[in-house]
Amino acid sequence: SNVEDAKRAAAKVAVTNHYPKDARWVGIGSGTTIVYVVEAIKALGVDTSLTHYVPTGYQSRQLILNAGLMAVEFDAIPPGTVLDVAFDGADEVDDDLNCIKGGGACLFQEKIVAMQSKEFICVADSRKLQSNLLSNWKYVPIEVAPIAAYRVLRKLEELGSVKPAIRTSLTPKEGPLKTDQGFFIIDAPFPPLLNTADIAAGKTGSGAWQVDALARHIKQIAGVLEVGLFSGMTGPQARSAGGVGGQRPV
Ligand code: DER
Repeated sequence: SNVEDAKRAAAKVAVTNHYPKDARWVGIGSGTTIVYVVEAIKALGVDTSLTHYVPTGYQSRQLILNAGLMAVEFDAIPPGTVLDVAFDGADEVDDDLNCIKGGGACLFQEKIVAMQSKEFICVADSRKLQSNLLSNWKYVPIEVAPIAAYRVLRKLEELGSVKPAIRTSLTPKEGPLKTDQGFFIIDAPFPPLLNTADIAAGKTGSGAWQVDALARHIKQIAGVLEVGLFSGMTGPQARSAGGVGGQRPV
C-alpha cells in the first residue's frame, strides 16, 4: 500500500543518511515504521556482527533478534557509553521536530534510549507531519503508576485536558493495557500545541501550551513515569541544551 511504501521509503532515506558505517551502539524504537528501518540496516551490507542494538521494549527486542542482530538491554550498556544513533517512529512531528510518541505504549524506553544517543533519527511518513502537535493526533500518551492513575487523571484535567482516559487493551483482555514496565498509559487530549513560529508571532496568549512547558508540567505530577512529548532539536545546539543527543530533557 502507499502508506507502507512511504514508511519504507522514509526508513531507507533515514538509514542511508544517518546510519554510521562503523556504528557500534544503535537504538531501535517501536511501532511499524521501525520494521523498515531494521530491513534497511540489513540491506546496507555492512558488518553488523560487532554492533549492539538496544531495544525499546518487547516488540523492538523481538524485531532485533528476528533480524539476526545482537540485542543488548538498556541496563547492559556500559557506563558512559553513548549510543551512536537511535532510530524511532512517532505519532506526530511538528515544524520544530517536536514529536508525540507513545501510540505504541513504548514511550518510556523510547525516551531513555533517545536521551542516551548522540543523535535521534525520527522516521515518519508525511501523514505524521503537522505544523503543530495535537493537530491530527489528539492526545498526549503518558506512562503512569497504576496506583496513582486516577490522581494523575484529575491533575491532567487541572492542566486543561478534557476527558483524559486510561488506555484499555484493544485485545479481548478487558481492563487497562500494561506497558513493558507493568504501568498504565493515560491518553490526555489537549488543544494543539504552539511551535516556535507561533511564539515568535506572539500567539502565547491563546491559552495553548508550548511543547516543553506542557511536558514539564505533566512530568511533575507525582505518579507520572514519562510523557510522550519529545522536545525536538537537531544539530550542535542540542548538546548545549543539555540533551545528550538531539533531544532536550523535558
Ligand atoms: O509509540 C511510538 O512512539 C511509536 O514510535 C509509534 O507510535 C510509531 O508507530 P508507527 O511507526 O507504527 O506509526
